[in-house]
Amino acid sequence: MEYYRPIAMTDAARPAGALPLAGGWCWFAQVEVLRRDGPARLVAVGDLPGEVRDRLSAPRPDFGGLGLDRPRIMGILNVTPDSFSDGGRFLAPDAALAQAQAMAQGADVLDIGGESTRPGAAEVAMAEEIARTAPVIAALRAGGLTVPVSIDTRKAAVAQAALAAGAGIVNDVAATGFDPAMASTVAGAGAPIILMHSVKTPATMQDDPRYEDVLLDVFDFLNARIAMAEAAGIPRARIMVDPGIGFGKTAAHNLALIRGLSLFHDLGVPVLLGASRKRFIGTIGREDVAEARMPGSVAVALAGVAQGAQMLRVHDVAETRQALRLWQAVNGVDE
Ligand code: HH2
Repeated sequence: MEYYRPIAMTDAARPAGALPLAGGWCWFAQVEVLRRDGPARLVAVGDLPGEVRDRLSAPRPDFGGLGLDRPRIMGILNVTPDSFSDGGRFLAPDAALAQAQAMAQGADVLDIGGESTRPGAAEVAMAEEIARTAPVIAALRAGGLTVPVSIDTRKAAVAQAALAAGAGIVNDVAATGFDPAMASTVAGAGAPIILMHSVKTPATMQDDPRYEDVLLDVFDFLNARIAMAEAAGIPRARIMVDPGIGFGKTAAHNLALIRGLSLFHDLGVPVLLGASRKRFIGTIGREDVAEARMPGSVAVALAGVAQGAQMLRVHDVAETRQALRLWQAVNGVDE
């Protein structure tokens, strides 16, 4: 099997045969063709099979009502006592509401979660997770906030309650593999879903994670999960993928996934990058305090945008938006 990684560019000097990357702000004239059993090679777009060219360059359909021809920011709102960086701050409904309103100024989507999935986290009972999330979403809607909301959950009943309360997107860090009812629930609701790569459960995922080739292994996993989701009735046009930074990965694994991120466009669906404040940012950036990792998080987010990632999941919405505006201006990309 061959894997096609478009070499994403934004330079104003664009060769005649270059193609838009996923209909977005990057272009590519070359593709790195990767395989497990041999060396990688660079191929000009003109020498690619037509279906590969189409898959890599076609505009992605709107996702949850959002056009993906420009980078989108997903603001994180954890309604939990124990999330690794904002745990306990927004557990009270009033605090959650105020934070949602503040983030809605700069975010294209709000991602609301009621269960921490940080390394070592314990599972939250379904009723508790619903009680944390659905009322906050309902209150946002009652308060007139129209920003799209995603529900960050592995559980079908939590997703269903959130959708009923006004959420429009399901964000599943287990890529429908945790709850057997998840895929059919999402299909039945006609909702879009984010499928993220992870291994095992949060309790055990950081115990010596190993891959044959992390980039290709994560690609194969997501490819298989897309196929399973489609078989369950979720059309490809309603699927986004995410390599799951920090979920069963060492710092070296995270870096390999970020460097090779544009490979995931070969799945033909939009790509989300969620690196905000994660441990490897602290390790490499030498910052022990998660809340102080905004600069490193912004640097990684921009690295993702430079490879055409359509959505960035971040805690520091206003700071990321400012950085993104400057990146767009410098690279001549429309806001
Ligand atoms: N990361 C976290 C949770 N959900 N969803 C997606 N799609 N991608 C991610 O990278 C991702 C995610 C973990 O971060 P956070 O929500 O800040 O922490 P916690 O799990 O401790 O609540």
